[in-house]
Amino acid sequence: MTKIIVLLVAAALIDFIVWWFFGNHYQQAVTADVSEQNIQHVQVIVDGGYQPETVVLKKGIPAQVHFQRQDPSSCLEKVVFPDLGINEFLPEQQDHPITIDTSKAGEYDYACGMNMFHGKVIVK
Ligand SMILES: [Cu+2]
Repeated sequence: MTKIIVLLVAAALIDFIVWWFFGNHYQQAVTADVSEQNIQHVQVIVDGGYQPETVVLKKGIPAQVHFQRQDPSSCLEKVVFPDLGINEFLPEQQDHPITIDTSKAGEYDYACGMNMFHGKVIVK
């Protein structure tokens, strides 16, 4: 009997650890707004991760993702889009727009400078 309890507790613990490290804590995707000037804007709050984690952009319309870093840690001071050749410093407590090339549809992952926190831009 004790063995079963230990096993169940261990399984629950493993589930929790997997969720903690690999789960998507912020799952909802946000679609960018298109302004009158025909530019897409979307805001991403940088605070212990990226909120929202996933933003959706329309293909072919110029787009800016506005990163707002509220987190003072050096971990999140840089944002890197490896596929787009973007590696930028995010000033703290400021709006920092990053222009995203929307000419091609695709999914572009981004991460902090140490590749610990992840987000995604979907162009479709
Ligand atoms: Cu980091």
